[in-house]
Amino acid sequence: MYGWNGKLLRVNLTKGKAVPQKYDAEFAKTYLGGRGFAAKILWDQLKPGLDPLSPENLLIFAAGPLTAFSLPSSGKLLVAAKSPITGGYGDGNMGTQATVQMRKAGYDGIMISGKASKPTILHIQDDETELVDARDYWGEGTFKTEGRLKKEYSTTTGVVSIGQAGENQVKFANVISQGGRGGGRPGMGAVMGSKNLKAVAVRGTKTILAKDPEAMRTLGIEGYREVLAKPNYDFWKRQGTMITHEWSQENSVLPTCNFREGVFEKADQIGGFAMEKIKIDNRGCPNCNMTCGNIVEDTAKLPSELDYENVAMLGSNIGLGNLKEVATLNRLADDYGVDTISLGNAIGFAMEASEKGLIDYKIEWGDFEEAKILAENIVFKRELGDLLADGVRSASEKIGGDSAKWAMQVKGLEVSGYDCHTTPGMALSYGTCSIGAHHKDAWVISWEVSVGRENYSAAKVDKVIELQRLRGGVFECFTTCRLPWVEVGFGLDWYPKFLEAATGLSMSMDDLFIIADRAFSLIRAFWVREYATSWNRSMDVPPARWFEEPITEGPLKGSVLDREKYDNMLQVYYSKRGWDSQGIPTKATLKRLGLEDVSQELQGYVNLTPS
Ligand code: PTT
Ligand code: SF4
Repeated sequence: MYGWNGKLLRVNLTKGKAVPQKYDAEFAKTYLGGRGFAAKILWDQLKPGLDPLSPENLLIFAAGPLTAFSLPSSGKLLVAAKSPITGGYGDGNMGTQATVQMRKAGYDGIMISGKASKPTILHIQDDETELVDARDYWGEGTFKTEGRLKKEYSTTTGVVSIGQAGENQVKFANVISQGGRGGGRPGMGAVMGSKNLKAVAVRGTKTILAKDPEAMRTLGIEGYREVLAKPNYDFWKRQGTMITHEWSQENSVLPTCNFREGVFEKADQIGGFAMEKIKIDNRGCPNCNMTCGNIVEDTAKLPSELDYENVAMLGSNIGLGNLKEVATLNRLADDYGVDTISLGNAIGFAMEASEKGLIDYKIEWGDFEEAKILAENIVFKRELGDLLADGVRSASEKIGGDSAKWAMQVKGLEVSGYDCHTTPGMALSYGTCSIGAHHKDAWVISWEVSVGRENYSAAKVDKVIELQRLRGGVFECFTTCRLPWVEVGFGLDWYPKFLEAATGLSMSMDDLFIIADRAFSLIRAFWVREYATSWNRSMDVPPARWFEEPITEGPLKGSVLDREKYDNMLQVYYSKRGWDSQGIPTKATLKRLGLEDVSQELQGYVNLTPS
């Protein structure tokens, strides 16, 4: 095979064994890589109903056929497992040297099962694999862990690690690399911690074979050149994802005080231009020439890497209008290895619960010192932090009152940084995202605002599906960064060319969309198999707050979502996807996608509609 190495590393931590496992060209063509590989492996190999934090869960790191080649933004790694916070499929995507090194070591992915008897580091050097005693690392943050491992092995070794949040199995702990790249929002860090796996350190020296190396070289040079020539490149380099902040405020979608409002009075103090004034450096993922990590100094004069989501969720969503303070919370989250989006939700939820007298704990909107203490208490599962460490769905079940309405989550995963009181299309995107409420599959909101946000049209459903195919499908299976396309307009037509030069396979965008749909329906089948008879369409509905409590500030004050219209839109979505009235793929759809075996198994859990 070209492009793909055709090999995964299977590690069993209980047995202390690591064995390479080959896969064939058919598997590669059918699932492509990254999310496609992870969905198929988790579907095939996980016993339904297992505890995500048990040794039986599988933690998967997966790359795609373009990863690590000298092509724009090809240094990303997918991390997946059954999620402890949602009970369904979970994954995330982060930039890291580890993905480049893993591919050069000859592997396209690593599948980790079992549980080590003591804290362990998985060290891979080309064909050599060892499990190293990590007792001395346990209890350390991700920054120190990675620094020590690079010193121990080499500066070129790629490292992904967990911090104290993953060790303590906080259900929204994620995996961190390079001091500020975080992946696996739905608790992939907790799964790693449950396996006593502190870090993976990998280095490879092999050449990844391309079908047409000369074409790869030329395409790479031309691709990087095109990115550089894009008109908005310079602004992107200045602000990265922070360019979204002013836009969100102007359009009343900036999450504010636990998604109660869409505008924040101190927005200009934490926006992209405020960030530029204190920015000291740029960092980024491997193989990227549009590096977007904004490094600022926080209140402790330590570097912190800011993205839009971090600032929206740890800033306006908790009523905090001081960027250096936001940066401190963000730096702590990276070092502890906990997802900033869910953390911002958990703190905002606690502030609202405190205000409403539902908890015996005082924490006010915008109180930085208390927010810092609470963040640490969540990581170490102390006091109120213990309740919040399982996510806001679980916390609301425990504190009761009307808190379920403003526990901002879908399927158990906290909502990322866009308020949806005024944007039904984005609400549908959150409702139907494959991992719970995240914008990664379909960031439809900017298009929606430009074409008219008030309607619930079929055109919006089409757009959500188109974006899910591209972002949640093509990019997550290639496992390359989508931002060159999303943010500077790098053409989609490059990707089939890259694929052909790498693998020799000629695939059109339509062919790639079929792979994307296959992965999407397979992930849906995974959810349905887990939830079985308790699965129903309410799983695809965003939180009640957006339907029932109008925003009270800004030009769109008074707006709420319409529940009946949302429900109709969801039905149109299901029909277009070939799913039944409860959002379950029909037999005909599974057959069309080549998933007859999935159809047969799923029938043991729910009744499937023929067509
Ligand atoms: C992603 C989610 C996001 S989405 C952000 S900021 W964003 C948060 N980042 C976190 C962080 O930082 N530290 C932390 N402790 N927790 C964090 N949680 C949040 O995680 C990220 C970029 C960004 S910045 C985005 S949108 C794009 N995401 C991509 C994606 O999902 N797929 C893809 N093919 N390309 C992407 N490119 C962009 O990557 P999750 P990163 Mg991230 C510090 O992981 O779980 O998917 O959630 O990976 O290397 O940090 O790059 O405004
Ligand atoms: Fe990483 Fe940003 Fe480059 Fe994407 S654009 S690869 S997130 S540095």
